[in-house]
Amino acid sequence: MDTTEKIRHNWTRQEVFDLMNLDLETLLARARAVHQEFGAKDVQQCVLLSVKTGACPEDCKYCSQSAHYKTELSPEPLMDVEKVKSAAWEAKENGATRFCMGAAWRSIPRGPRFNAVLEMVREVKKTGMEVCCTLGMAEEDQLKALKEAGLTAYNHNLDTSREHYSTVITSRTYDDRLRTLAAARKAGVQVCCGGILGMGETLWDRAGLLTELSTMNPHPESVPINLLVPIEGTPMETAKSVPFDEFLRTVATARIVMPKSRVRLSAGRNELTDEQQLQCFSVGANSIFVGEKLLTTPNVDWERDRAMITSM
Ligand code: SAM
Ligand code: DTB
Ligand code: SF4
Repeated sequence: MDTTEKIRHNWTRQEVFDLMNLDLETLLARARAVHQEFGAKDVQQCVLLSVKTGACPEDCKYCSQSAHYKTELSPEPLMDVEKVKSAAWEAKENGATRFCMGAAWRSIPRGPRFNAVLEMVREVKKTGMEVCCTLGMAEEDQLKALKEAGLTAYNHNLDTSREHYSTVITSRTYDDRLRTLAAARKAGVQVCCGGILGMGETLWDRAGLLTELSTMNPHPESVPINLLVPIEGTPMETAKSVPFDEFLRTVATARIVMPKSRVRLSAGRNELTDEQQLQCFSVGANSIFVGEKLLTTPNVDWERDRAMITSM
């Protein structure tokens, strides 16, 4: 059997749920075996930059940038290309191999602001890093233009299961999300798609999200797994944190059902100990966000990450 035959796109939700709920050691051993056989062993380091911050018309209940909630964030208009360029070179010097630019838009605007984003992508591309953008809903022609400018991947998360989605966001639908993801594929851009744990979802919802992702053909090249960062002023400010073993089970299951995708420990990594992160790497995580800041919230210090990475 060659590799492609072993990579499945027909996972059922029940199968994914059963995997996620296996006896912990059995699940971890299976994930380790899949990771050994298929997963890239290096830990990819990605840097995030918010190039347009806040005042977002969407009502995502977890987000510091939604205009629907009173959070401490001050909105910032689209950043100058020069500033993006220097942030990208700095990321490169710090050892990052991927640079991701985020904008708090419902969908990509047309006109001068889009042209400025294309220029940012061209500049980041010159550093030799992979270039990722997450700019809200997008049409195929916009994604094609981004690809021509040098875009590697488009990030657009499904966040949770289809049923749970409308309790988190009402200003767009799951199908809107899937349409943008399909447009990215058609435009020849890699897909980066994942979700958030800790938004009051059930284990069945988590299995639902992983089933959506693992039945895509091809699978998303990268799958960010975020732990909710509770933001004061949002409806989720008092959400309960996710027990580590549940997070680990999600990472391990993602590795098993999507053997070759980059599984990225994303928001909330600050809350994990180094040992917990190393455990995640051993069962399949192979990407992280590095740098002081995610989009609007603090991330792990460079120094702490350097020490952890050199200990691996
Ligand atoms: N506005 C664009 C969009 O929603 O597609 C791009 C930026 S948005 C901030 C990118 C992703 O960050 C969201 O889809 C969500 O999964 C994640 N995210 C946002 N706020 C978060 C939080 N407080 N905790 C964890 N993840 C979060
Ligand atoms: C993703 O899944 N997580 C990143 C990236 N894709 C764009 C963003 C995390 C944001 C965390 C909250 C903040 O800093 O505002
Ligand atoms: Fe806007 Fe994205 Fe935040 Fe939703 S997650 S409010 S779309 S910035």
